[in-house]
Amino acid sequence: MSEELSVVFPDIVLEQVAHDAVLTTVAQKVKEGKRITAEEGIYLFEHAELNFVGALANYVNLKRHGKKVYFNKNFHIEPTNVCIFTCDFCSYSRTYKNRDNGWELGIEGMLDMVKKYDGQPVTEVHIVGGVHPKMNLEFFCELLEKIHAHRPDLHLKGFTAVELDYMFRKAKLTTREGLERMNKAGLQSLPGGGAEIFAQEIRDKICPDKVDGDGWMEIHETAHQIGMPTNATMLYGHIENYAHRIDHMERLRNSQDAIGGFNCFIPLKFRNGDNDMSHVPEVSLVEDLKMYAIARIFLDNFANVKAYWPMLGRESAQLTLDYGVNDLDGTIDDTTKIYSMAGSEEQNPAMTTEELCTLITSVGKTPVERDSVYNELEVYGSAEAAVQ
Ligand code: V47
Ligand code: SF4
Repeated sequence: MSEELSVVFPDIVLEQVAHDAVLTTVAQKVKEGKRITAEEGIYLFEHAELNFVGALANYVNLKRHGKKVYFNKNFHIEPTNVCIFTCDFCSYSRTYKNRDNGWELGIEGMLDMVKKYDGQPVTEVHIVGGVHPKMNLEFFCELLEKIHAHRPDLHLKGFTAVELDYMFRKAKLTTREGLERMNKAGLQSLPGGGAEIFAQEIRDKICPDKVDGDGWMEIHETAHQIGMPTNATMLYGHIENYAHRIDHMERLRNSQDAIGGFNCFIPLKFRNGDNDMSHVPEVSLVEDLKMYAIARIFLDNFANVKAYWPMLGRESAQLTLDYGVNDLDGTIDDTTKIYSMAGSEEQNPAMTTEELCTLITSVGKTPVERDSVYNELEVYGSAEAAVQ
């Protein structure tokens, strides 16, 4: 688990921005461990250079985590890509009426996928997919119960708020009742998907029909209240503006203050391959790195910022480690289709532990295997996570 380390602030950044009162205030606040405002966050996106936000984010990250970079050993199950919703950015889903290239796995088939990992040191299965009208709460509770009975040590993380909202409404349960039912069946935490961008004016354009920002938050906050941790994502780099990004992160920051329970924040870069937003260009790597850095600076009450490497690509993910990121998700097996179908470089997103560790140590960081709730399991490579 992370603790604050003593790290020297790079005072040179103060000299670099001496001409700019807002950037100077931001740098001072970061130096003193104080929170920046929403206006300052927007200003950073609009006016700060990458090396400035990078230096600040790196300082915040080093203070929290030293040189440690977390990863876990997990695999994904995607029960179906059939979905009743039609989010414009989604390259992965097939409608219920037009199910060509769609897949629908049964409980025994998914259990066989879990059994393939028997004897292997994976600690987590991440279950996420489309919203299929016939895969209901009871179907998934049976799946969870069977996986749990087969392998009780496996952490079961699954289902976006979008999937849960649909399942619970169909089962005529409140959010709390539904989550308690799934928790009892073995579900231990929720991934961060479905958040997209909370601002309704943007959701109206890119994903009008699924659960809205308040509904997403209600599901996550209820999970936190009953002791289930969750992640938070943000889909960035499409038609949103900087104020929308900061608004999204501010809602998360407020919730984390009020209730707590978010394990990590995961910015997800919009990929434009083969979807209804293919005409929207993807943002540059510089923009990606600024996004990670500003997230690290702004979300002062989030312990972890994660780069999901199958989506960013290995080399870009490696670069994020100098821009505030302290978590690279997992060694993930090759069943993750959501990004390969959206045009990610990672057509086969699997990395062995050795490959992932090399990626981390080659930028001077220390790989640390974590479990799903960020307990440290094993330190790889250099034994000490010392700070320079
Ligand atoms: O909600 C869909 C995103 C999310 C595209 O919590 C796209 O550990 C970019 O949330 N370009 C689902 N992104 C995946 C997700 C996730 C992934 C890894 C780890 C965790 C975690 C959560 O994928 C969706 C949506 O925001 N997405 N299409 C696209 N074209
Ligand atoms: Fe369905 Fe999720 Fe794709 Fe939207 S992003 S169409 S909810 S699978």
